Amino acid sequence: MTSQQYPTRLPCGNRVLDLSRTHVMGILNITPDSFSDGGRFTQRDAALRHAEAMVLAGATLIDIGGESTRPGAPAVSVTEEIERVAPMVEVINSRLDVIISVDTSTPAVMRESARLGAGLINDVRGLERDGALDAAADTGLPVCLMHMRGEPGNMQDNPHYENVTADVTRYLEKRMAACAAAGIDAQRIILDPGFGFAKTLAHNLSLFKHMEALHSLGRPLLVGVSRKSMIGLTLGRPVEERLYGGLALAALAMTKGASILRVHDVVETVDVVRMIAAVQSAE
Ligand code: 8Y4
Repeated sequence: MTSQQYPTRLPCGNRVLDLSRTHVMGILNITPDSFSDGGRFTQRDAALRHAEAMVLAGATLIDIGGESTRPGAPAVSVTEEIERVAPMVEVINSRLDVIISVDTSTPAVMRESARLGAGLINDVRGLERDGALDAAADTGLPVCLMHMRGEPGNMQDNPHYENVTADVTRYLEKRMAACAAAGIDAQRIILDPGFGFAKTLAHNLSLFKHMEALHSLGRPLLVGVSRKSMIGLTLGRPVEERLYGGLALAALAMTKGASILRVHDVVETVDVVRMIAAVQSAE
């Protein structure tokens, strides 16, 4: 375990994240309407049940996203993104005891989600979009800054790093400085190496191995590797067979000091976290 330089209490809107332990963030999938049969209310109901199941399984955060980051995914308008995300934030906030993380790079979505009870802004673009720093600052919420290069559509075109861990660390340090200049205190920031974003398999494995280096920035880490291609490419597994590889990485990330594990498989990951925590807290 790495010694912690930050306070153990991170206020997230109307809730508090206890940074003295490892948390599981459940990924809530919101299906685009074009692929649905039952309409928006049916979809929202299914999403609420999914969120509820993840909370019962031990997720303390739920990540809600309305814009796919998959390469080639269609662009979503600001209005459409708000219509997908806002009702889910509102209903989950009113029914479940969980911190709602909003996976967005869109200033208007940040503002509206915060108003409806979100507790964390999760931006894979590190608040680089126009107006994002100011919007995030105004919400008063914590922000997860993730490393990426380019856009999801082109990020995998020949990514190159001098030293991936050093380059990611330097990027996150710069974004923390941009946040500070915009009035977002370091105490509000969570950092994320951005596995799978503008990185080859070799980059992802090396960055994972040397993840502890990011602790030099003095902020808690969030790690998202669930079902990602670094598991698929290493093991030769399609997306539906990546659970065990993902659990191995979850266990490793936790022992490397990650505070939040962003996963699809909450039941299984919570067992991993509880088992490791039991050993770590033994005499
Ligand atoms: C199968 C399933 C294969 C999902 C790939 C994927 C992160 C994130 C994403 C992350 C933070 C994804 C929104 C990509 N990844 N946010 N978001 N950190 N903070 N791909 O690593 O899950 S989406």
